[in-house]
Amino acid sequence: MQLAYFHVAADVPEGDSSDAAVVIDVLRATTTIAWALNNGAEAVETFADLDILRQKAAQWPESSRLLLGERGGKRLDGFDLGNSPVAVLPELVTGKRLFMSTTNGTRSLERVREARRLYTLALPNRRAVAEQLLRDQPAQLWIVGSGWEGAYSLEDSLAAGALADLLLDADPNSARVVNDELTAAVALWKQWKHDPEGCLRKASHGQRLIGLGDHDADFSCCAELDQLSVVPVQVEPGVFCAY
Ligand code: 3SL
Repeated sequence: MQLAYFHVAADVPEGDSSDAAVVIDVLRATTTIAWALNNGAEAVETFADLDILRQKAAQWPESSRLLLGERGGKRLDGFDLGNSPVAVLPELVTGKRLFMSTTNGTRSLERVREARRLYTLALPNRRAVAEQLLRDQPAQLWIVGSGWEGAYSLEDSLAAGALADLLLDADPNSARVVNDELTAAVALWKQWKHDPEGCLRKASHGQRLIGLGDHDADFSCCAELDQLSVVPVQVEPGVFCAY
């Protein structure tokens, strides 16, 4: 398994696709997706474009849909929920389809939706996704961060390093890092693995969330490692279900 990390979707090679891709948006889209599916959502359908989201959601029965999303960290007007992983409670999401759009995470997902297998990863389901990849054994794996409006993000690199570290440990004969971005991400993980929440809070997007108000529950939820067994997998373009 050849492992490459791209800090943001725009770094992914044009006109190419990979055997498997994993998209990461630790703060907070892929953490929210993992928790929503863990808590019983039927699926999370992701959109970069809000008009398309509204059109698609309107075709779904009102009683079994929720609109979820943010721009700049704030809940969108007219949406049921923002993008907090602690808000997707079982009593709200069970059996529902979540129509989701976020500033960066859903754009990254759109960029690699052609991958033969596409998963989302956050720190809480890192081991579950790694174990799935070890069963799949893709020849090539793209790990794709979401960043912030095209720029590098510390927290996505932390999780990319956490995933690679586990894959390299579990499968030393086959797993191989093929770009410097991932070597750096593994070093970042080794530096912060005893305090992932500290890393999330230090990150520029962590600072942005702190500036918007109290996000303590989000930070501890997003930093919790290997707590969930859910593996979000793309079942049709943009639609993620629990595997
Ligand atoms: O950028 C994104 O996709 C979001 O996850 C950002 S936020 O944490 O909800 O502000």
